[in-house]
Amino acid sequence: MSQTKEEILKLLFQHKETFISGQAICEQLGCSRTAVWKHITELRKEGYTIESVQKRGYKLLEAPKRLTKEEVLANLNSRYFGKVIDFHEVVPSTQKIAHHLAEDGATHGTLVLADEQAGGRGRLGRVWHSPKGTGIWMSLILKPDLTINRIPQLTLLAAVAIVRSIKKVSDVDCSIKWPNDILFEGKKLVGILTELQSEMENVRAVIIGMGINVNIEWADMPAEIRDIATSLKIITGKTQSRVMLIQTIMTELEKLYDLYLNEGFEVIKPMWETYALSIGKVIRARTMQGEVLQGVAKGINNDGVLLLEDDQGVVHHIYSADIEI
Ligand code: BT5
Repeated sequence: MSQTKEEILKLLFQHKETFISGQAICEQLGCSRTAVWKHITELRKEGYTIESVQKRGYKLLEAPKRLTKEEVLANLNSRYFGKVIDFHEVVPSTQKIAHHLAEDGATHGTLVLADEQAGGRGRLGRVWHSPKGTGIWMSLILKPDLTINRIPQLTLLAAVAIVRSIKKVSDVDCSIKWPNDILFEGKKLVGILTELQSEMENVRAVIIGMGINVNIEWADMPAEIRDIATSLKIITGKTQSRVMLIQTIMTELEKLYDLYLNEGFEVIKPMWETYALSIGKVIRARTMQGEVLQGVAKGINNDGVLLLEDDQGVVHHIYSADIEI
């Protein structure tokens, strides 16, 4: 889409309830009336219903149901998270694209967003099902001035931001299963994948991948996840706004990230603990090296590492694992 057409669409979304005059559009974008008319005609052909009334201007009545970056950008209240969006209808994986963009100098807060992923992935190369039009599949690029050992904290911080955003937008209370799952009644609603680009001890970029099942129906889920996964639509019985959820996550995440940079993980930890599922319970942790440990989850330490006490009273530090509760 041309830059001017994108900007016109953004203005129409921002004035969704009211008219915006052709003159105001021309002045804001520095283009001619004819150019505005040409782009409005094209947008109508693409499925946007735009009313035009003489002397009042244009009003967006209905947009096609698909996800667009213009709609996300139109009412995004963050300062830098998601302010640059690289949108794709279909990609193998937003993580992959985000890694390339980060190497090519993408700015801090750039968001890669897709309507469908053909090769979405979880940890250890596992499959992440990302069917078309039903979820939020996105990767946020951060360029933090942090040491490598602090990066796992960002997964926990992102989980808190997502849980809070889901509560705000859909009024659903969900819980966090350390380190990267968000669950509702034991079923997985969100998966987070934090990856790193580094040189020796220096972090060059962090990519936070977020997969959120928003409007997928139970019957449309692949058989292998039907018993373990859920979606906001299944939980609430209603179609939920992906746009509003993305916008809210960007602002919540940015707010928590700023707080984290100013005051450290100590302020995020108690927030995380209020949503955490497994603390105080007997769990089984299967580490990424294949070791299985069983014991009571005592909590997380200030690095975000899980502390597990076995029946001999030995406390193990778990850096990365799958948890069974
Ligand atoms: C995760 O891995 O949970 C991280 C998922 C991250 C996905 C996002 S989407 C945007 C970005 N681009 C990507 O390519 N990835 C990120 P893990 O803890 O390893 O869990 C993977 C397991 O979750 C699979 O083995 C399945 O059992 C299950 N699973 C797969 N798809 C699912 C879905 N849509 N909903 C719920 N569970 C799913």
